[in-house]
Amino acid sequence: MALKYAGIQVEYREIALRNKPKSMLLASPKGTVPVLCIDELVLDQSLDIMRWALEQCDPDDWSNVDEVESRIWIEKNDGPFKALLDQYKYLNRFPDLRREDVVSAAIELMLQPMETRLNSSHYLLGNRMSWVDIAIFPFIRQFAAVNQIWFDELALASLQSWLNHHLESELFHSVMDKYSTWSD
Ligand SMILES: N[C@@H](CCC(=O)N[C@@H](CS)C(=O)NCC(=O)O)C(=O)O
Repeated sequence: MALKYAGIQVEYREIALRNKPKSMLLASPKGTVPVLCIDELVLDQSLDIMRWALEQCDPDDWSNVDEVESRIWIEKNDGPFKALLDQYKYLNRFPDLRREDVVSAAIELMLQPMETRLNSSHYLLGNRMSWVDIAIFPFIRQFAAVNQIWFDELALASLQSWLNHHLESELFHSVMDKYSTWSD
């Protein structure tokens, strides 16, 4: 989404995680997606790719936000919330965990604080969209999608409408094309 927003054209290569192309592992041996190759530069962290894209072009000033507040949201999302999201998505891999404990931890850690924030502003860092909304929204989308009916019934109206706003956005739709698997 950041690349698209910044107007950067890329050659997009969908890969199968079970059968990673050699050229991808050559560029980035850690073997995770996404990987962005720009001439000799290889970026293999989503946030680095976002940052690079916004350095090229940032028409709506997505980067112009409080750095400390941004870091707090991102660290909470990428650390403990991502761990809970994985537990919730793949609960059968964690036989010792109870679904209700995982979801209540996720609500307390992330969803309720987001709701509280979004009760007083349209976006996570104020009334303007920022890169932090775009970085976090795919994780909330995944969380909601595990049991959409249950999620939609939670008393988190501001979070739900923030999520729906992003899901309905032209930007999101414009990057959701399906590609066939690339191999080398
Ligand atoms: N911190 C990395 C995480 C990347 C990551 O873990 N991606 C997953 C897919 S969402 C992956 O490629 N896993 C490797 C695998 O499943 O083999 C980033 O944001 O780019």
